[in-house]
Amino acid sequence: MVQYAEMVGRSKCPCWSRKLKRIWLTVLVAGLCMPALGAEPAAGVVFEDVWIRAMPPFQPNSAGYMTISNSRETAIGIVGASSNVSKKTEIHTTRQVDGLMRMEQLDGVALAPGERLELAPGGTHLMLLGLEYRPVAGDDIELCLHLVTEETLCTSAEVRKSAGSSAGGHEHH
Ligand SMILES: [Cu+2]
Repeated sequence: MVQYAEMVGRSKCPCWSRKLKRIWLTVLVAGLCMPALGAEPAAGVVFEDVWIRAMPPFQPNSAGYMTISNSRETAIGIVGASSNVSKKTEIHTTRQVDGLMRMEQLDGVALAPGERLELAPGGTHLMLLGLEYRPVAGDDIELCLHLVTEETLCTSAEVRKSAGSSAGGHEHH
């Protein structure tokens, strides 16, 4: 009788632990998925007209442009940027020095509540340095802005040949 009980006990044990393991796995997976579903990464910050410039072959760098609107009640400070196509992404502005347009790196830009900032050719832009490959229209490009609050806001960008032209649009010669 004792032997029987032991057998039952032994055979039940692995089943129970397997069940427990499955429950824990479910809890773990649900826990991992939650932040991705719940958090809205760019809440209160709106990106419009996001694009990066298509470059001819063998060009190491490109530039990214967008309009950023801060609809939060607090100011945002953008202190860095990154992309999935370049080794490094810097915030640049364009300044006229001795009649020549020169690019300068900025430490960051701030947007007051309700402020709108246009990153455009000839002005402030994101500099994509060290392209990992040559982006073409239709590529899945991601541009991210890093805030002083350690928040990262990402958005997808179109690849365009010039401002205003959409992906696959006509070319002017
Ligand atoms: Cu630049």
